Amino acid sequence: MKRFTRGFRGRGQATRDSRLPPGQYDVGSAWPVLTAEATPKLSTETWTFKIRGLVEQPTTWSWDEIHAFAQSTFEGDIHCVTTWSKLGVKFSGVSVDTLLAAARPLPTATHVLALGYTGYTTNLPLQDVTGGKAWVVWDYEGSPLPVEHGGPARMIVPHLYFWKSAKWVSGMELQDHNEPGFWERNGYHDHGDPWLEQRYQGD
Ligand SMILES: Nc1nc2c(c(=O)[nH]1)N[C@H]1C(S)=C(S)[C@@H](COP(=O)(O)O)O[C@H]1N2
Ligand SMILES: [Mo]
Repeated sequence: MKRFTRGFRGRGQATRDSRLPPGQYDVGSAWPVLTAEATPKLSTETWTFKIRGLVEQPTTWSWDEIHAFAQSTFEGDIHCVTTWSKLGVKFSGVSVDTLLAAARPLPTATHVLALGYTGYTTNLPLQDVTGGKAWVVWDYEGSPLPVEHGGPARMIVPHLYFWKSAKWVSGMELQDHNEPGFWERNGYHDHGDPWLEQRYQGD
């Protein structure tokens, strides 16, 4: 992996890590907490993940059941719309592809609404959570995901701005239309591609 020394300059221009999308800075080893609501206390004894809506097989998995799937790991970068990026992070859990293979989306399904235990929602086109692009994770760098970062489990959709990655995730609803989620109703972009700087509606 290529790394550049932070602050190294040549000919008056900062050398930018090519992993940083436009307008983003490297937050280094810090991991800021961005939470709009109170942090919930969830027990893995009662925790479930539910897929509902336009699927052949609506399904609810318990903590033990979701851990029985093949584990999948993401290693890469995350990008918050407030301009920090965190490079080279590692999360493990289950791929959303694996869960959708069990629930079997209907041909009419075009979007998903990620649902959280706190009422937080965020909308995504189905194609942004399939093809190895999205996970439900409970492990960060080999340890249980800290509660302030969405533990016991959150979604990660790291190719989009990080507000698309619901903390304390409770499930996904498959829909045949685009239904703006919490931040999207409050002015954030529907899609949120950091490489296109899709920060706010109209970007
Ligand atoms: N439930 C919930 N999920 C959320 C948020 C939130 O406020 N509540 N904030 C989003 C935003 S804006 C970001 S940048 C990331 C922050 O995750 P972190 O606090 O683990 O850095 O979570 C996203 N998911
Ligand atoms: Mo964010």
